[in-house]
Amino acid sequence: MNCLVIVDVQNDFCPGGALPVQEGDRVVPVINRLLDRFDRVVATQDWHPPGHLSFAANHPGRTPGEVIQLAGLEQVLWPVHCVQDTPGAEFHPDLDLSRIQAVFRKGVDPEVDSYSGFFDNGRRRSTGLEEYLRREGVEEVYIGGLATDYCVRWTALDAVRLGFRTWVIEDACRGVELRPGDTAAALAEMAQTGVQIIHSNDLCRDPCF
Ligand code: VGL
Ligand code: ZN
Repeated sequence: MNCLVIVDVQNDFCPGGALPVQEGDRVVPVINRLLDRFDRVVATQDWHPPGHLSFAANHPGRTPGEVIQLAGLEQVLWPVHCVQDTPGAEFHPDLDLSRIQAVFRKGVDPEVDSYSGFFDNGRRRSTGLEEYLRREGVEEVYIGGLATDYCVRWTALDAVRLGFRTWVIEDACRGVELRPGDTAAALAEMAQTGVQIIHSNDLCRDPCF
């Protein structure tokens, strides 16, 4: 069994959002066209309370992009984004939700960030994604979404670590590029760790698009 994990395709990560990823919206048609190819499709959703400590605004005098220590971990400070029950936290309006069987919300604990779709950054709490994949008999995980250099990267590295055969669909992802080169570096690191980096065309038997 295989499963597509759609990572954080939410308004705040798309152009016009609070933490925009360049061309973030361009992943939507790529993902929509691929949905039929998978046995299971799930999504992750960044889902922060307003008081989340990854927000620079919750640290007086700090600005987005600075790095602090949070619960013993290095934490990049971000603009306020993906606040629970706000339009910015909703999935992109063009994302086809009809085949998404489960949604795993993350970043709910104000004290710790959660880039991976599987665990918070301290690996203290599971989102339930691993348990879902095991229950469904999934052994092959395909990943697309936002952002390549943060949540896609962490999700893919955890998937490999957990023993899933793991693919990242490069053109179904875009990076934040806080520093230029972060996206390329993340792809190289994932490849080195055992993630197979592919193009959406590789998933088509025929020249379908
Ligand atoms: C993400 C930064 C903060 C992501 C989430 O989805 O890649 N990045 N929260
Ligand atoms: Zn976040």
